[in-house]
Amino acid sequence: MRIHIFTLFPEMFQGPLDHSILGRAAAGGLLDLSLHNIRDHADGPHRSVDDYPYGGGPGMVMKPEPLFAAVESVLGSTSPGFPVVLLTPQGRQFTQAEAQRLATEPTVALICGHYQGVDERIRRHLATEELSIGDYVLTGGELAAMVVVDAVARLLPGVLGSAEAAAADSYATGLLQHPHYTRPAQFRGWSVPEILLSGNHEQIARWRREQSLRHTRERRPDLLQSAPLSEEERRLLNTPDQLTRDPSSTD
Ligand code: 6GU
Repeated sequence: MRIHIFTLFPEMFQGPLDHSILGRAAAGGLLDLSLHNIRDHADGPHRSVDDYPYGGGPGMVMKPEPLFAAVESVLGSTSPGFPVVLLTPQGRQFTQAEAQRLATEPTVALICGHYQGVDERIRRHLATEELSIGDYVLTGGELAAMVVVDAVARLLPGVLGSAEAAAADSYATGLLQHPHYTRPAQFRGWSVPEILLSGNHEQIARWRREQSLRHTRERRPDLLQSAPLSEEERRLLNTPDQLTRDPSSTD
């Protein structure tokens, strides 16, 4: 998969995307990230990329010409036929479902907004969609773009090793994860739940599923609406004391 990133701060991307799983994805040719500096396409003695808002008011607005020139120099001037995503707090919420959709595309372009905002003509005539990573305001779209790249890249076939991929399967349940424990069985008087030491895989699987259900009901009840649950599980959720507690939990 190819991801083009248009940004005023390409150097911001160097550290985070070079390491760990993403670094391996890039090295293995599964993910091809191209960074494009918008300022390289700005004219004038100052190569300015922003200007005062028409109508007045605080803050600066990203100018259309450098960004159109940057995107068109890479993608051509016709409609590219793949997502050109503007990262902005005004966008639709980026979710796992959005990550899955983008991961099916051979090419995606990400535009990092900055300053007070971007000229409306960028939003309307250059971007094909707008995404936000959550209800808070960042200083620019760069960190949001990195979040999108990470979430999309780990879904590409071959990016995760088999152990990671197997673990990821259980993340796709629409529920929060069950608790994890490793050695030692006793740590500062806090013990690992007995059942995990029992070797009874059927009971362990049931316990984990119940813990997922319980955690999700307590912390993210909104997820239960769309989670694929059995009749039995819906019944368990509605009779709270049916779900066993993790004895080590302080929830
Ligand atoms: Cl995509 N950009 C900015 N500047 N702030 C954000 C965001 C994006 N998503 C959440 N907050």
